[in-house]
Formats: sequence, structure tokens, C-alpha cells
Amino acid sequence: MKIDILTLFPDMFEGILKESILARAQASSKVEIQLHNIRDFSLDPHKKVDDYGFGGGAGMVLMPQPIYDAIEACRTEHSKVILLTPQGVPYQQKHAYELAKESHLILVCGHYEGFDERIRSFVDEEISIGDYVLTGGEIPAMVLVDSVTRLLSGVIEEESHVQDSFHDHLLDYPVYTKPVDFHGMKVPEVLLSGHHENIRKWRLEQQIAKTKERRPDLLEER
Ligand code: 4G0
Repeated sequence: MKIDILTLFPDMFEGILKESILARAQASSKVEIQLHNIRDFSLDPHKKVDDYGFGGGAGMVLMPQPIYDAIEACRTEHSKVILLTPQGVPYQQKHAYELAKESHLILVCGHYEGFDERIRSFVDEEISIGDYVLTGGEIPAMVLVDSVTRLLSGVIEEESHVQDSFHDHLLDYPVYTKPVDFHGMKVPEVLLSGHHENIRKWRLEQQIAKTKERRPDLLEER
């Protein structure tokens, strides 16, 4: 998969992309991630990318031209262009599975009070990572890159994402490692029993109980 990220702050991505699973996925060519500075596409002599909104109101608005030209510079016939905004479709694990089937994503990160409305006609999807406002779309873009990359074939063990929370609309079961007794808190006996059928049943019970308690909305969907 190819992912192009259009942003005014490409340096914000450096740390995330250089570490751990995302670094390994790039090194093994499971994903190719390219950062583009929207400012490089400004035609203004001072590289301006924003201006006051018509009609008044607080804050600056991103002009359509630099974003349009940046998108068109990256776009191919197979590209899916995604805008990260608080007004987008609320992002869920099911969207990560869908995006992981694409061959080319273009992620557009906005800033300030938002984009000129006409940008919306050049994009395929608008996604929000949750009901809160951030200073820019960079963190939401990182959330998409991370959640999609880990689902690409060969990036992590296939069976680990079949077990993910949300895969089956249930939260994860509790897991334990050594020691068997930590400050008097013991690992549940069933996990030490070697009885695989009992372990499977116990885990499902735990998942259902925890989901009922914390996320009854997920059980509803199920
Ligand atoms: C566009 C996404 C971009 C419009 C982006 C803000 C939160 C999210 C931005 C705005 C973002 C999210 C109208 C404030 C940049 N904040 N929840 N900030 N407005 O996914």
C-alpha cells in the first residue's frame, strides 16, 4: 500500500513513522509512506496557504488551491482521498479493515478553523477520529496510518487481529504473564490448567461480562 500524507507540519510524523511496527512495515515494503508539505504547493510569493474567512468570524481558513494542487500531484486512478475533520464519519475498526483493502490512500490534514468548503468536492471521504477538536488533522492521520498498516498482510501475525477488541464486537479478555503470584494477586487457575476448552469458555465469559459492564452499546450492535 502507498500512503501520501498532505500536511503543513510533516515533521510531526517523524517519530511515529521511525519506530516499531510502522518502521518495520516500511522497511519490508508492506507500506510506502510519503509526506508532502502543502506549503510547497502555494503559488503565493510568501508561501501563504490560509486567509480570513469571508463573512467574518474567528480564525484562518485553508485556501483551496494549495490543497487541490497537492492532491492532484499525488492522485492516480486508484487513489482514495481522505480528509481528516471533526465533521467526518466517526472512525471505527470496520473502516480500518475497508481502508486496508485499498492500494493508495491520500490523507489530507487541515489546520486552523478548517478548509475552504470547496475542498470537499475533491475528496472521496471525510473521517473524524472522535468527537473532539484538535489543532490539526495530523494526529487523526497518524491514527489512520497506524490502524490500517497493522492490518496489512505480513505486518503482524494474522491471528492477532482476529483477536482484536471490536473484531467481534466484544472487548478483549484479560491476559496474564509471569509471575503466577504478584503482590498476592494470582493468575486465574483455569489459565494454568492446560484445559483448552475451559480456557476458551472462560475467555468468552470474561469478554461478555466486561463488554456488558463497560460498552453495552457494542453488545447492542452484536
Ligand atoms: C478541519 C480532525 C480540520 C476543520 C481534525 C479542524 C479533530 C479531528 C481541523 C476543523 C481536527 C477529528 C472545523 C475545527 C483540524 N480536529 N476529530 N482539527 N474545524 O478527527
